[in-house]
Amino acid sequence: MERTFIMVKPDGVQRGLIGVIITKLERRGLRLVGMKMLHLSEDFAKKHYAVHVGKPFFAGLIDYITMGPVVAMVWEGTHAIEVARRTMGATNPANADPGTIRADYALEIGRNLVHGSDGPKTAATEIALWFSEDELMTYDRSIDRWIYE
Ligand code: DAT
Ligand code: MG
Repeated sequence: MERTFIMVKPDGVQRGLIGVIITKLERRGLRLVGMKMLHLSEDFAKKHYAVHVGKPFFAGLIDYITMGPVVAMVWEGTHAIEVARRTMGATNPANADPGTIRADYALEIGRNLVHGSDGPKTAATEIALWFSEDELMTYDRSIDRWIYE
Protein backbone atom coordinates (compact mmCIF):
# COMPACT_ATOMS: atom_id res chain seq x y z
CA MET A 1 0.00 0.00 0.00
CA GLU A 2 1.25 3.44 -0.93
CA ARG A 3 0.08 6.78 0.48
CA THR A 4 -0.12 10.12 -1.31
CA PHE A 5 -0.96 13.68 -0.32
CA ILE A 6 -3.80 15.30 -2.27
CA MET A 7 -5.14 18.84 -1.87
CA VAL A 8 -8.25 20.46 -3.32
CA LYS A 9 -6.94 23.95 -4.03
CA PRO A 10 -8.91 27.16 -3.28
CA ASP A 11 -10.49 27.21 -6.77
CA GLY A 12 -11.78 23.66 -6.27
CA VAL A 13 -13.38 24.66 -2.97
CA GLN A 14 -14.88 27.88 -4.37
CA ARG A 15 -16.25 26.14 -7.45
CA GLY A 16 -17.98 23.43 -5.46
CA LEU A 17 -15.76 20.66 -6.79
CA ILE A 18 -14.65 19.08 -3.48
CA GLY A 19 -17.17 16.27 -3.90
CA VAL A 20 -16.36 15.65 -7.56
CA ILE A 21 -12.65 15.37 -6.81
CA ILE A 22 -13.16 13.08 -3.80
CA THR A 23 -15.61 10.94 -5.78
CA LYS A 24 -13.13 10.41 -8.62
CA LEU A 25 -10.46 9.17 -6.21
CA GLU A 26 -12.91 7.17 -4.09
CA ARG A 27 -14.54 5.42 -7.06
CA ARG A 28 -11.12 4.54 -8.40
CA GLY A 29 -10.71 2.38 -5.31
CA LEU A 30 -8.32 4.54 -3.32
CA ARG A 31 -8.99 4.73 0.42
CA LEU A 32 -9.20 8.06 2.26
CA VAL A 33 -7.07 7.91 5.40
CA GLY A 34 -6.91 11.57 6.44
CA MET A 35 -8.75 14.81 5.67
CA LYS A 36 -8.97 18.37 6.96
CA MET A 37 -9.82 21.87 5.77
CA LEU A 38 -7.51 24.80 6.37
CA HIS A 39 -6.61 28.25 5.10
CA LEU A 40 -2.87 28.35 4.45
CA SER A 41 -0.63 31.07 5.83
CA GLU A 42 1.94 32.49 3.43
CA ASP A 43 4.68 30.77 5.48
CA PHE A 44 3.07 27.36 5.26
CA ALA A 45 2.37 27.78 1.55
CA LYS A 46 6.05 28.56 0.97
CA LYS A 47 7.02 25.41 2.89
CA HIS A 48 4.69 23.27 0.81
CA TYR A 49 5.97 24.74 -2.46
CA ALA A 50 9.62 25.10 -1.34
CA VAL A 51 10.88 23.28 -4.47
CA HIS A 52 9.47 26.07 -6.62
CA VAL A 53 11.20 28.98 -4.81
CA GLY A 54 12.80 31.33 -7.35
CA LYS A 55 10.68 30.23 -10.31
CA PRO A 56 8.85 32.98 -12.22
CA PHE A 57 5.42 31.66 -11.21
CA PHE A 58 6.27 31.28 -7.49
CA ALA A 59 4.68 34.54 -6.22
CA GLY A 60 1.49 33.89 -8.19
CA LEU A 61 1.40 30.32 -6.92
CA ILE A 62 1.63 31.45 -3.28
CA ASP A 63 -1.10 34.08 -3.86
CA TYR A 64 -3.34 31.47 -5.46
CA ILE A 65 -2.92 28.78 -2.84
CA THR A 66 -3.62 31.24 0.02
CA MET A 67 -6.71 32.81 -1.61
CA GLY A 68 -9.12 30.67 0.41
CA PRO A 69 -9.48 27.40 2.29
CA VAL A 70 -8.18 24.13 0.88
CA VAL A 71 -9.05 20.51 1.59
CA ALA A 72 -6.00 18.43 2.50
CA MET A 73 -6.17 14.66 2.23
CA VAL A 74 -4.13 11.50 2.35
CA TRP A 75 -5.20 8.65 0.07
CA GLU A 76 -3.93 5.10 0.14
CA GLY A 77 -3.85 2.26 -2.36
CA THR A 78 -1.80 0.27 -4.85
CA HIS A 79 0.41 2.74 -6.75
CA ALA A 80 -1.63 5.55 -5.12
CA ILE A 81 0.84 8.31 -6.11
CA GLU A 82 0.83 7.53 -9.84
CA VAL A 83 -2.86 6.60 -9.94
CA ALA A 84 -3.88 9.88 -8.28
CA ARG A 85 -1.63 11.95 -10.60
CA ARG A 86 -3.11 10.26 -13.66
CA THR A 87 -6.64 10.76 -12.34
CA MET A 88 -5.84 14.47 -11.89
CA GLY A 89 -4.32 14.90 -15.36
CA ALA A 90 -1.39 16.99 -16.61
CA THR A 91 -0.27 20.07 -14.64
CA ASN A 92 -1.49 22.31 -17.47
CA PRO A 93 -5.21 21.51 -17.95
CA ALA A 94 -4.80 22.35 -21.65
CA ASN A 95 -2.66 19.21 -21.98
CA ALA A 96 -4.69 16.99 -19.65
CA ASP A 97 -6.35 13.88 -21.07
CA PRO A 98 -10.15 13.98 -21.29
CA GLY A 99 -11.77 12.31 -18.32
CA THR A 100 -9.17 13.61 -15.88
CA ILE A 101 -10.11 16.16 -13.22
CA ARG A 102 -8.04 18.95 -14.75
CA ALA A 103 -9.29 18.32 -18.30
CA ASP A 104 -12.93 18.10 -17.29
CA TYR A 105 -13.03 21.08 -14.93
CA ALA A 106 -10.09 23.44 -15.52
CA LEU A 107 -8.52 25.60 -18.23
CA GLU A 108 -5.37 27.25 -16.89
CA ILE A 109 -2.19 26.03 -15.19
CA GLY A 110 -2.56 28.68 -12.48
CA ARG A 111 -6.06 27.43 -11.58
CA ASN A 112 -5.64 23.67 -11.88
CA LEU A 113 -7.86 22.68 -8.94
CA VAL A 114 -5.86 19.98 -7.27
CA HIS A 115 -2.41 19.01 -6.00
CA GLY A 116 -0.97 15.51 -5.77
CA SER A 117 2.46 14.32 -4.60
CA ASP A 118 4.78 13.56 -7.53
CA GLY A 119 6.79 10.66 -6.07
CA PRO A 120 7.40 8.56 -2.95
CA LYS A 121 9.88 11.01 -1.38
CA THR A 122 7.62 14.01 -1.98
CA ALA A 123 4.62 12.08 -0.67
CA ALA A 124 6.42 11.24 2.58
CA THR A 125 7.60 14.84 3.03
CA GLU A 126 4.19 16.34 2.24
CA ILE A 127 2.23 13.92 4.44
CA ALA A 128 4.58 14.69 7.35
CA LEU A 129 4.26 18.45 6.72
CA TRP A 130 0.44 18.43 6.61
CA PHE A 131 -0.60 15.67 9.00
CA SER A 132 0.40 14.26 12.35
CA GLU A 133 0.44 10.47 12.81
CA ASP A 134 -2.75 10.50 14.91
CA GLU A 135 -4.65 12.28 12.13
CA LEU A 136 -4.11 9.34 9.77
CA MET A 137 -6.40 6.32 9.98
CA THR A 138 -5.53 2.68 9.48
CA TYR A 139 -8.60 0.63 8.61
CA ASP A 140 -10.06 -1.95 6.24
CA ARG A 141 -13.20 -1.59 4.18
CA SER A 142 -15.38 -4.61 3.50
CA ILE A 143 -15.27 -3.77 -0.23
CA ASP A 144 -11.48 -3.89 -0.35
CA ARG A 145 -11.46 -7.57 -1.39
CA TRP A 146 -13.39 -6.50 -4.49
CA ILE A 147 -10.75 -3.90 -5.36
CA TYR A 148 -7.53 -5.64 -4.28
CA GLU A 149 -6.73 -9.14 -5.58
P1 DAT B 1 2.02 19.63 -10.29
O1 DAT B 1 1.01 20.43 -9.50
O2 DAT B 1 1.38 18.93 -11.46
O3 DAT B 1 2.85 18.70 -9.44
P2 DAT B 1 4.36 21.35 -10.35
O4 DAT B 1 4.75 20.73 -9.04
O5 DAT B 1 5.38 21.39 -11.43
O6 DAT B 1 3.03 20.68 -10.93
O7 DAT B 1 3.91 22.85 -10.07
C1 DAT B 1 3.15 23.17 -8.93
C2 DAT B 1 2.09 24.15 -9.29
O8 DAT B 1 2.69 25.37 -9.74
C3 DAT B 1 1.20 23.69 -10.46
O9 DAT B 1 0.11 22.90 -10.03
C4 DAT B 1 0.77 24.99 -11.05
C5 DAT B 1 1.96 25.91 -10.82
N1 DAT B 1 2.84 25.96 -12.01
C6 DAT B 1 3.74 25.02 -12.39
N2 DAT B 1 4.38 25.38 -13.50
C7 DAT B 1 3.86 26.57 -13.84
C8 DAT B 1 4.09 27.49 -14.90
N3 DAT B 1 5.01 27.23 -15.86
N4 DAT B 1 3.36 28.62 -14.94
C9 DAT B 1 2.44 28.90 -13.99
N5 DAT B 1 2.17 28.09 -12.95
C10 DAT B 1 2.87 26.95 -12.88
MG1 MG C 1 4.23 19.09 -7.94
